[in-house]
Amino acid sequence: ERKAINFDLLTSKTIKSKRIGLSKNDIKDSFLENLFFHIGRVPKGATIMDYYQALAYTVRDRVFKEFVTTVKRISDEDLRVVAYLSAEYLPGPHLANNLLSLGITEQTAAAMAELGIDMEELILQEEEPGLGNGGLGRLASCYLDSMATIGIPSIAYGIRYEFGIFEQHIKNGLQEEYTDKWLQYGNPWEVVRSEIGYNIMFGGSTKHVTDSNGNFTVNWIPDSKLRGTAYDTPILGYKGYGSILRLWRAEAIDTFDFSAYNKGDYYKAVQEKILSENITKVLYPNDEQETGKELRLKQQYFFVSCSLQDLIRLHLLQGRILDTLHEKFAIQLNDTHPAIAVAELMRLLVDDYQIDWDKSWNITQRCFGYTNHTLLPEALEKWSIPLFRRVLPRHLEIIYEINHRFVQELKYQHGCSDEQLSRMALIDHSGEGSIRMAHLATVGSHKVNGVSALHSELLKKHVLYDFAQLWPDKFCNVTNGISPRRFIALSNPLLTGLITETIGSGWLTDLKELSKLENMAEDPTFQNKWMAIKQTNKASLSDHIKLETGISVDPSMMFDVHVKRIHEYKRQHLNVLNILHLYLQIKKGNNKDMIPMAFIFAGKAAPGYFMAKLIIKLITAVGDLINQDTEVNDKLKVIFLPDFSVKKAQHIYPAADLSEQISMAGKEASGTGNMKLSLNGALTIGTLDGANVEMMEEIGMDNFFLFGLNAEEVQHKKQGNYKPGDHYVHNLHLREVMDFLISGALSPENPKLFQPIYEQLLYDDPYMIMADFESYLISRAKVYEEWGNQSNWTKKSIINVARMGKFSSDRSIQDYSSLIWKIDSFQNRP
Ligand code: AZC
Repeated sequence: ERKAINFDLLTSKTIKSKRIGLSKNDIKDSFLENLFFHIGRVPKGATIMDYYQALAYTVRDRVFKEFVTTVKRISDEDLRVVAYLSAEYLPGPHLANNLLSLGITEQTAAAMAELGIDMEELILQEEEPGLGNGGLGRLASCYLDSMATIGIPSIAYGIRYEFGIFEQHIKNGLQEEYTDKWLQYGNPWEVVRSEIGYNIMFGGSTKHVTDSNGNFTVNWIPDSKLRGTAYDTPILGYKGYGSILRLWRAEAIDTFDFSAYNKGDYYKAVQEKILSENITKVLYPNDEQETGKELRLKQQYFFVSCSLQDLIRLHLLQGRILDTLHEKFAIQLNDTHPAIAVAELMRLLVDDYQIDWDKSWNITQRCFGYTNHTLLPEALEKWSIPLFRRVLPRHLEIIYEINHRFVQELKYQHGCSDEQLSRMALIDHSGEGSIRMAHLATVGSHKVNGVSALHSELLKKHVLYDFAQLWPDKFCNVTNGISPRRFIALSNPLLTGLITETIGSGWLTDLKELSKLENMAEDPTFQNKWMAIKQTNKASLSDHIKLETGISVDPSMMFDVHVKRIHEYKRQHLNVLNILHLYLQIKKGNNKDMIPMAFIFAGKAAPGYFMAKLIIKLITAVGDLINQDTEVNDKLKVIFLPDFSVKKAQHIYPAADLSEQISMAGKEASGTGNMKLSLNGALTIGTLDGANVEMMEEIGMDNFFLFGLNAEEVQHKKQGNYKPGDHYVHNLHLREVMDFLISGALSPENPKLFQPIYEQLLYDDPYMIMADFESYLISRAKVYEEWGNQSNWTKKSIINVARMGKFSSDRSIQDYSSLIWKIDSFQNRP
């Protein structure tokens, strides 16, 4: 008789008890209690990890209270809910963020101090969940933070990878990958919901049957089944509401195959368990060919099916019928990784709940929205039909049916040509045939969005051109944003202090308020404080660099920062060519007015991406050459910080002077590192790509170092007869640098090491590095000139921050809510 438990009783008695009180003493008592009852230790024998865990439980109890309150409100008021489906999340460490959200950082530090414990040290113990590759996963986490802060009722679904993104070590300048063991000391932030689990089927065949009443049904007879179990992490918004990250873990339905066990085949019995659990073992690094990766397809289907079954359960639990699923839930597909959801929801509605096709299709389309994150042709997901048939035979039939109806509609209602039909179909018939997941997502959703103004335009112009012609109203843009809590308040406490002391704390939930800083941009006292903070942050990063790499960096150098995934389109090697140019100039004695600069790189390369890994080697080789050369190293330093993560990023952004956002125009869908660096006061050197375009519009041309071809010019050049070698011939600096690249000076033990880069640039140059080199140098010359006047530089830095208000993820979430989800936040409700 669960109804007998009165929630208010719970909140007034237990929940307001000391156990979740927010005062210093309550926190201290809870901490000791948790240390004893949860960890089984008394302070005397406890390790620092025990302390961390006890504090995590102490904070988690308090997070739960807020979370439970939000859930109750959603249920009482029967609110519409966003279900965010993403194969990746990068939440970063939880502890400090939850302290901030609860507003108890100070009293907790004081409570710990009274026990002789340094809270900062405990915060450092946390292993972050590396459940994503980069931008896309981090964006999902910023959005979760914002949904919880603003109060958009939400649930985020994903995969509980046992091993997240690999750990990157650098040995002899090369990347080496090690498994990430984020769960090795347990995870105090999650609770397993063993009772919430769903059966997931794979393989086998289908049987079409018509019963005696003439009813037609399809039975899927799978050849394997497993179970997905929910692991919940409560997410707390800043002084706001709760949300939840529900991650699925694959398990065997029965721990043992009993028939095999009874026959005495113990190992075969265990095998099934192992095979089932493999599904959620490891996150796939992106930038690699997916074709043939059966496990990856299984992962996608696994988490999507668990999530949809969960939504249906929640919906029916409230006494509703499935015809209204789309009224209760807005389901957002974060890229095509969860796009199989379109076919799976159809299967659930048509096969399991016997709703007719047309009605099911209507519900499906009204449920889904699809966000595209890339224009790179090689990153657009396609699944080969033979593989797909093997894993998901019923879904293949459903996709054929969706495709058939779609093609009929195109032909007979819209009079499309055969050429258009074959371009738009869900099936690509070339080779062994494949399924175009972006088309499935587009057809199955009522809204499709890109992640920056430029990207959304290019999406309509190229990748999804025909669809945009057909359904112009389906397409929209939501420019990405970032969480100011994580990327200023947590990352840069000194700057946070100064801003809050100057304009109050409203900016943390209304980032546009930063514009009030603009009045201070020329105030010498304010500028001095601003500069002093940057200096302190640089000194701190410099200590960290010394610790990690052994290299000393003078914090008075300009910190030129290029941190993101390593990819040719992001053009870390363009940056390197410039560094080599500077090096050669110094060697020639042309270094009189040269500004001392530290070039700081970080980022992971996909394990199977040869060129990206060679670029890492190039960066470290240039570092080895320069950092040891006393003729050069007071002017130049080149650092590669290994194992980039959210935690590391939070340390690096506040220390940057210059932010490198130099992708070839038309390739970076948005970028979010660009926003994080700018919000921490770095000036940007960048191309007109992704969100750089909008940042420049906001910040102003004068406060942004623009260079390079724009997307249209790139396109034009590509269609023309682009000869990268011409730039080699005509630009002396470029020639010197390229010649140096293969001179062997960078790799005496293997003089031809960098030949693949050299040849690609000279003869192919798909990312137009040669074409943009000169313009990059010219723009950099302006950087040096501006740096020469520190007061002016600081003024620009302040203006940068003041004009970044648009790029809060709170704004992005408001846009999603009004344009796509049609969901009101708690804030807007009475
Ligand atoms: C990235 C885009 O490359 C980046 O430009 C964008 O800012 C980010 O998504 C968020 O929208 N894409 C990915 O990270 N893609 C994958 C598969 O990781």
